[in-house]
Amino acid sequence: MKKKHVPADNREGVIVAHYGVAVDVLFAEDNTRSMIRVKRNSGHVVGDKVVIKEEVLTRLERSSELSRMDARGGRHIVGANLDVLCIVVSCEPLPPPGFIDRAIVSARAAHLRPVLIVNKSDLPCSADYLAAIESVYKKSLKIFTMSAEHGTGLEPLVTFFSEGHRGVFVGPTGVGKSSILNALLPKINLTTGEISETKKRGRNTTTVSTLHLLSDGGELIDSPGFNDFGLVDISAEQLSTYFPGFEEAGRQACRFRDCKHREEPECRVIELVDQGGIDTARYTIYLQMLTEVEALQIEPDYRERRHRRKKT
Ligand SMILES: Nc1nc2c(ncn2[C@@H]2O[C@H](COP(=O)(O)OP(=O)(O)OP(=O)(O)O)[C@@H](O)[C@H]2O)c(=O)[nH]1
Ligand SMILES: [Mg+2]
Repeated sequence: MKKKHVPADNREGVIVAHYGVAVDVLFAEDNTRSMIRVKRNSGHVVGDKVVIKEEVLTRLERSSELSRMDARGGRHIVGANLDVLCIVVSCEPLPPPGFIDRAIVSARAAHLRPVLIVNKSDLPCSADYLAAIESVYKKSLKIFTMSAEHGTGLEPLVTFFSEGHRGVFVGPTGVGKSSILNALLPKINLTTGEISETKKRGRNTTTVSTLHLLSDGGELIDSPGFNDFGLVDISAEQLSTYFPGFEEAGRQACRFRDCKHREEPECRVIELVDQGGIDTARYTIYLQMLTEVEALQIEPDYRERRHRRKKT
């Protein structure tokens, strides 16, 4: 097939890595890459589609954008133009409480499909941990289990991504995000870290997000680990719809369309809690998140104040 001519100064590409004052852009037309200068804090993120004209980079409109907030109230865009969020966890180190629920709610609110990846299936603690994860999340989302170290269990993830998805790995530092990508694409050789050291120093091994094309199709972004998945601009209504475990109850099943499942009459969620269909501990977590979301709606700096209070 004849190759389409692409003018050198008007090319469309995708940002595959971001280095502060420069971005690495991949041009799909001829599979070439270029480093393009950008202003610090330019707001570009990995996954952004861009057009380069006379060395100037213009970002094209995003089809999706996933954000999170850190404990100090700082907003971060996790990725752009994604359709899947891969929440990577392991039994060592464990994710902080609430991490998985917040990630799922954020992904659903941003119209991304969340999936769970339980890595380190080779560790003795893994079987119990996987059983606990499955008992809570099995009905809510797809769960992959694998060992990046042994290269086992990767196939279902490869098949899933070959449908043409673009996803990002998120998870605490040390769960093995980069190791999984190395197992999928041995040639990329991403740096991975010793857990004991990482935990002691609390430092990330991966410091920049990078996008990788998978051999069988699909794209995956490796990202630096983080612990805070603070909700950004999530309404109480979104939380009450997207909280994992409430899918079966369904919004339509409650008497009120905007039911927050707290004390409203004829609430299907409360009914299920009373009947044992929804675990009381899960419902308590939901109520805590609801209080937080409502507080953030009234008082946007609520999280920052709470963080300051915790430190003193
Ligand atoms: N036992 C076991 N160890 C693993 C597995 N996958 C990764 N590790 C180890 O876990 C440690 C951390 O792995 P990384 O891939 O650097 O973790 P990461 O999630 O990318 O960490 P950050 O880049 O800091 O966010 C390394 O010592 C890996 O060798 C696994 O499947 N089993
Ligand atoms: Mg890493």
